[in-house]
Amino acid sequence: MVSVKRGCLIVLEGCDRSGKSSQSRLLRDALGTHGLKVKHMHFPDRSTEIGSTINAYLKNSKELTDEVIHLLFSANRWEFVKEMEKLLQAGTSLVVDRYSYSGVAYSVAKGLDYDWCLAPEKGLLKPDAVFYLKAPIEDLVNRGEFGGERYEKKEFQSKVANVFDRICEEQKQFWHVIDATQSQETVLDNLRKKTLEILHQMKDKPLNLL
Ligand code: Z5A
Ligand code: MG
Repeated sequence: MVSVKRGCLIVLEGCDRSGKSSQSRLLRDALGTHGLKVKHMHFPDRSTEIGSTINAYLKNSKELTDEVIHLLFSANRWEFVKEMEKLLQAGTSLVVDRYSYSGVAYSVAKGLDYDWCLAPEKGLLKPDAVFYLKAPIEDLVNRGEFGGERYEKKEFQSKVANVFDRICEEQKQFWHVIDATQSQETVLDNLRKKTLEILHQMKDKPLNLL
């Protein structure tokens, strides 16, 4: 049993098919076995009105300008900030599948300005750790279901990966690169061990904002 005061905000980022959704759920379950309170979240959260507009855009049934969809992705995170803060302060850790960095990476890959993309994220909760699941794009395109949604094109994903690499370099104090070419068991083992260390380090520290 690990003793915690506040919960930790743990984010998984990476290109499409890098394993974020699988691993974030496995990590939630693994932390649960240590007696920790954990909730899984995923952005975009398609359950809200803003989320359903984002869903229509991703499924190519709605056209929006690059700036508008960028701001909607950010607004979708702002919809959950109070709930997230309440849970964290009450001792529940959050394992979040994609966050602000996906927002920046996909929009910058389309050609929008890096600082402009970062601006609406300011004031959201700062993650205690970002796990960057990294693998060559060639490996990822061979995984299941690649190609269904708007951004699932190899050339575009390479640009996204370049932006993730830049953010990782700039934010290396709390970004951790995870080799996503390893087996799912090995990736989970890395994530679980690192998360337990982070929970221990951060439990007495206040929450920060981006
Ligand atoms: N987007 C944005 O533009 N701005 C934003 O602010 C946000 C998002 C938050 C939808 O996101 C799109 O929204 C996304 C970014 C953009 N762009 N696209 N396309 P999403 O999170 O809803 O995307 P998704 O389609 O649900 O998930 P994903 O990211 O593409 O995949 P994943 O979650 O990283 O991977 P997975 O579903 O866990 O695994 C994929 C497959 O690989 C599956 O068959 C697994 O069994 C397999 N897999 C997983 N791990 C392994 C290992 N280690 N070895 C071998 N095979 C594996
Ligand atoms: Mg996913």
